Amino acid sequence: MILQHVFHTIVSCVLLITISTGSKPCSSREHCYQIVDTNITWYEACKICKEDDGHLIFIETAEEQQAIADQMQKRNFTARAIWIGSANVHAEDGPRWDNGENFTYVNWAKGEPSNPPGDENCAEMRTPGFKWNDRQCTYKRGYICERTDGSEPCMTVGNARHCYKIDQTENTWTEAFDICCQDGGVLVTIESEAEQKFIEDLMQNITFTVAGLWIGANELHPENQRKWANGQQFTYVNWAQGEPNNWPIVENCAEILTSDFAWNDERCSTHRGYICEYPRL
Ligand SMILES: [Ca+2]
Ligand SMILES: [Ca+2]
Ligand SMILES: [Ca+2]
Ligand SMILES: [Ca+2]
Repeated sequence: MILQHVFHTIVSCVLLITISTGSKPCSSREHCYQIVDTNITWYEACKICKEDDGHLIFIETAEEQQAIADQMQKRNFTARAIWIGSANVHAEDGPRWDNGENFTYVNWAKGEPSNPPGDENCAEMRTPGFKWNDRQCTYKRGYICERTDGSEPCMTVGNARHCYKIDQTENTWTEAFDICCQDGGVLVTIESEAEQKFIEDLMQNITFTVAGLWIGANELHPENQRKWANGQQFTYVNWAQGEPNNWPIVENCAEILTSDFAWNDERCSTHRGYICEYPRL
């Protein structure tokens, strides 16, 4: 139970400009955040974010601060604070983010940054309240990774990286298939429980306006010929109860439902969002 809490990970993708109006999903050119409730040092958190092609979050505007506060408010955090992206709170020329930029926005708690023993060089955001504080970098905290500049959320399977983009723009299955191909990817193939779980984590923090997202399988019937559109056999399935039912009329294309992440066969001409998957080296 405790472990579940400690390692509870929130992956969320938000476009900052539209966060206030609601529901745009993450695409590859937006800001994506991973909020992790754990207890590690600033240095460890910094390393983990860099390994994931990101960095500890730079909170550069009131909108970004608010977006994070909103995401965190939805969760019961056990970590008392989370690391944000500065180990240079007391640089001579003022606090700097780790990309060298000076702070353009701050949200310090009252009396902070205090630096009482002279070694509170790292920046944290406290939970609750979401105010910032300077703290010794070896304290143990949760953390928030941020990715920008065209990087997508990725998972590693063996030696391969698989990156994903969720788009709620409504298209037929064939249109979605073409969009992913033209973008250098494929309509997602979900080949394992781990991959399903990773995608669920991505979907969990999106407010959906569509009932389902197309995944990369069509020609679902008859059953004995069923496979992914790229020719691979199914190695894992997560059909909803009673699905694929091919009813009330021919339902030859597969979607992942936004309600509970189970799969359903649906008419290919229906308009749905979609998930593209990109192989990365
Ligand atoms: Ca930022
Ligand atoms: Ca302090
Ligand atoms: Ca896959
Ligand atoms: Ca169905």
